[in-house]
Amino acid sequence: MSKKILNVGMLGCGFMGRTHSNAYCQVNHFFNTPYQPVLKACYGREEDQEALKKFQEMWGYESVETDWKTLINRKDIDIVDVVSPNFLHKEMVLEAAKAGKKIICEKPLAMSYAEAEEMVKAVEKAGVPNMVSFNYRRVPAISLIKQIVDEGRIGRPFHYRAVYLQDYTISQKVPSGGAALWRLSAKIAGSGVTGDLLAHSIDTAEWINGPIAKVSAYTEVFIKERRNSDTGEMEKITIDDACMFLAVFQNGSMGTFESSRYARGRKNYSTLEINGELGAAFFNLEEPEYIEFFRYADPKTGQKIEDHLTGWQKILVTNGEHPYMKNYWVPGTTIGYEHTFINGLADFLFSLDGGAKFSPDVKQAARTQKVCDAVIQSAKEQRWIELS
Ligand code: SOE
Repeated sequence: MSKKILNVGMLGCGFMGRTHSNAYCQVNHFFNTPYQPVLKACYGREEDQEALKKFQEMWGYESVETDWKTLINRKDIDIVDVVSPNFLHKEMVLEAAKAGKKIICEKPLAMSYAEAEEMVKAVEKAGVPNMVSFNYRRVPAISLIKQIVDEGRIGRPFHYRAVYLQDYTISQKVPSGGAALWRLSAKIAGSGVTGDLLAHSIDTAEWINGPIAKVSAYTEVFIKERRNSDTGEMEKITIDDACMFLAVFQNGSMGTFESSRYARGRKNYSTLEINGELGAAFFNLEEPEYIEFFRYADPKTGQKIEDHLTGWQKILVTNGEHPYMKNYWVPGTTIGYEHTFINGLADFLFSLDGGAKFSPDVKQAARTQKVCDAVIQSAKEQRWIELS
């Protein structure tokens, strides 16, 4: 198949810049997409020139820009990939939509639902294809849980449980600001674990179990002041360090969500479990190639499977019939974190050429933003917040 050229403009050169660049480089090694991505240009701030140069060399970008508007409006750029800190997402997406570019944006989509709504309007008005990178949907094992639920194997859901834990901010010495720790600064990140981590859990939960109807949350800031490494000054920390919330889904099931960056020992521990009338499924990101599945009854008849072996089964999700896996190696061999971005990009590129509609787009990610806002509001006001 002769491929159409897709010139990439990368707006950022940090962690997510690397995951997305890798996806462009790798995607056609595993998926025969209709597009050939070309790493045309990457952007970094004046003060990040050294990092930008290194980034350019390591990934093979043809050029660099220090003004993101210039990059977006370059005639030779087809797709704008927004991997900057959160406070820039809105302006960058609006500019890219105005310029008629295809758009990929990292999560969380925006700093608030109000911003997200503006972004939805702009991309819809421009009619440009767009994707938001909630990469964990593309872990084959999580996609398999979605398939199991859609096949009716869980039956009526009663409970949905999500946990997302890290521990890298426990020390008071960890500064706010800078390349990775801007996530601790409300002005730059919008919110704390709610936007950074729970946004993933919420996106996956609504994808698997349908819309959340209401939430009741509690958040905590354990360390109230940190030195900002950009300004050298002490700054008040106002983002949520930890968040727990209860949810009721529109389908009547009950949800619990917990997230923290103070969970000593946990690095990127994300689990989900759904318990239904006919079965249950569990996933743990620390063992991403497995799901656990409890089969209680036959989805066709609803009858209990009378079997002395009924119990939790641990399923290795590496077979050709499992989501995405036929594109990789032989059964029993595993893939990793970076492949979730490759899988997402492949789905997006196919969708540009008549393939299945891509999800989540900006509109669907705005919905996740709405839930995040409701969680923060609920914690502030100490009451249940209903979602339309
Ligand atoms: C940092 O907390 C972070 O990199 C998040 O921003 C990502 O979305 C998550 O997948 C891993 O942790």
